[in-house]
Amino acid sequence: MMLCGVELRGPVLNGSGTFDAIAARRTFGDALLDEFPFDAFVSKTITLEQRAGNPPPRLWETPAGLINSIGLPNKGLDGFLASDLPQLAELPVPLIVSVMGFTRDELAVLVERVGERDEVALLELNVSCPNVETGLVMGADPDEAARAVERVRACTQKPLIVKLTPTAQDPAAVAAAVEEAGADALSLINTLKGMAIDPGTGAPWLGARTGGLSGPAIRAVALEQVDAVARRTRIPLIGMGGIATGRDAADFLAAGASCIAVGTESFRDPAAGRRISRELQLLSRKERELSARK
Ligand code: RRO
Repeated sequence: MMLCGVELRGPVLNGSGTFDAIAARRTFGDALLDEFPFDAFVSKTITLEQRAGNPPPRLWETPAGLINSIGLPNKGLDGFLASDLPQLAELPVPLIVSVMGFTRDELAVLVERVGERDEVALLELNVSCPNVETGLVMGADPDEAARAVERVRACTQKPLIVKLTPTAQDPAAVAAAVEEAGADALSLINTLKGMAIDPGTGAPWLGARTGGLSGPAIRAVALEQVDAVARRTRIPLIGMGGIATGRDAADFLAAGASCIAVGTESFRDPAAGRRISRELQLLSRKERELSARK
């Protein structure tokens, strides 16, 4: 299949920041490359300057979900290009690099410098991080989001995916605005805002007080947003939010996604992407057989 002119062996991606391919390579060795769980790999979001991230604790498990407040720790653009990119370039699938800027100028620098690297097939603009205030500002408003995309559109020839926030008042309006501004694809959804109380103290559990909720708990919300965005736009959608089985993946494709991404499920089982691909293939074979018999 194709995504924005890039050949993919299948439709299963990872959600940005949910699978550390460099750590997995250290743990599993070259077996990771032989049995890579995804058909394209999306990096953790990077910023221009390096960041330490939010204070711990950073994770809380809920019934059918996970709340994270990681806070974008990363080596910054120079550190990423020097030490992460060469390792990610060894993965056997196309590479998508996720970037976030605190201003449009910052975003422009990131897009230009990442986009000029041959190892990078596509870029994802994360205008939806729930754990840093300005992450949500750009993505929550159709005009702000469109201005950001217009600005960076001129900075690279590579396809631009925009990661939408589910907490916009009208995510489909943001989607339509960024499509108009030159986005080549959309990915959705990022996490929903959530919080947890430390049962021992009654104080907020997470070091940053609040975080982003992911996992099966948000699947129905994600499916509705994919459906709403699909009906307002024509560019390819990468659907995600609690996908844990081939059946879940098929539901997102039925709602209008071209690709799907696995996130929280990979924390439980790092090979989940491969299993979901297999289950999806079996399901579509069964559906073809059924329709041939009709
Ligand atoms: O790093 C994070 O805390 C984070 C990011 Br950038 C994001 O986009 N979504 C999320 O749930 N966490």
